[in-house]
Amino acid sequence: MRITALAGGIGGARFLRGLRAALDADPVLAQSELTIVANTGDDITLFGLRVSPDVDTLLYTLGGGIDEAQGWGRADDSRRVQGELAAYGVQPQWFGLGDLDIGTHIARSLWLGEGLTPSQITERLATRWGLPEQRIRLLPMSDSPVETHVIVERDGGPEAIHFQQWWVGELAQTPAQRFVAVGLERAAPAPGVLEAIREADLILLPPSNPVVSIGIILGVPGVRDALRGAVAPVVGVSPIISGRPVRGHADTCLHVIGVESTAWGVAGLYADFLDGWLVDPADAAGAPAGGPVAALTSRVYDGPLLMSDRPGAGRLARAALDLALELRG
Ligand code: FO1
Repeated sequence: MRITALAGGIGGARFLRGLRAALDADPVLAQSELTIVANTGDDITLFGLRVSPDVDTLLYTLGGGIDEAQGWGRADDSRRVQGELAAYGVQPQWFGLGDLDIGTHIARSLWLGEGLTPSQITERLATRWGLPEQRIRLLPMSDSPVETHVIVERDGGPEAIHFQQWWVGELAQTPAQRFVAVGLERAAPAPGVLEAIREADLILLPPSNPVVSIGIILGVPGVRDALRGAVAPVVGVSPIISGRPVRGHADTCLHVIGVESTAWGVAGLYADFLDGWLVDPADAAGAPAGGPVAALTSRVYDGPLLMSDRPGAGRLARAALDLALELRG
């Protein structure tokens, strides 16, 4: 079975680690190949280094090196380098880079300088983290640089800031007018991305941020059309439970784009290609009676959608897998 997933950082990575465990535990599905298309709109250059947070969170989570409490960065890391930078007055300090994590950013930046593409670099990094042995292929959504910016409202008028400054530095508290994914319109899908969608047997959307993670991947020219034309059923997991995000500030992002922060509001963003939608029991009652979302096969998950531990993420992934297998027939 060939399974393709589109993913952002923490929520996507935990779901996909659960998916790999669920596949491995199933004698029929254990040999399945999992291809992950990662959002790179969160990428940022800091201290002269290229940081690719969602790719790295996926690498570390799937490769066993993640800081489990934070959900990002390396386990057992220290902040000596950033402490030195602070002593020199080097900014920014609102984005925490651990020493081991900086190793990844140095390697990425060196290889970019040597002319390697983000796809080639991701392949190298994935090899170090043992992803091929787990039958996982990690692809950046594009080799072209894309950076999500946020137009925020300041006293002096609107200002464009990097997504990470808004999300991490300002905790998504600064009122935002809109998101602008710089470079997205002319970005080409990375090698293998469209094929992974077209040739998949099942396609899954983890509970990643529908606006600044999945929404950005969908904006890469050709990706949305490939999903619309895919033979495989596309099954998504709601990132919203009772109006609240599974992680992060997805509710704030939905508000910025004028979409209701509900499981059903998010389904509406995917309705042109989605076949199945998994929601929390708390959201069962709110399904619309008509329109494209009502036409989807929605399923109420038999348990809390919140991935509070690894077995919980595995059970959720198994439920999404079962819905996709059922829709495949
Ligand atoms: N998230 C934070 O909330 N604070 C941080 O200081 C921070 C640093 C960081 C460093 C490397 C990395 O790969 C991720 C990091 N994140 C941090 C997470 C990340 O920026 C966001 O959660 C995602 O970009 C949103 O998907």
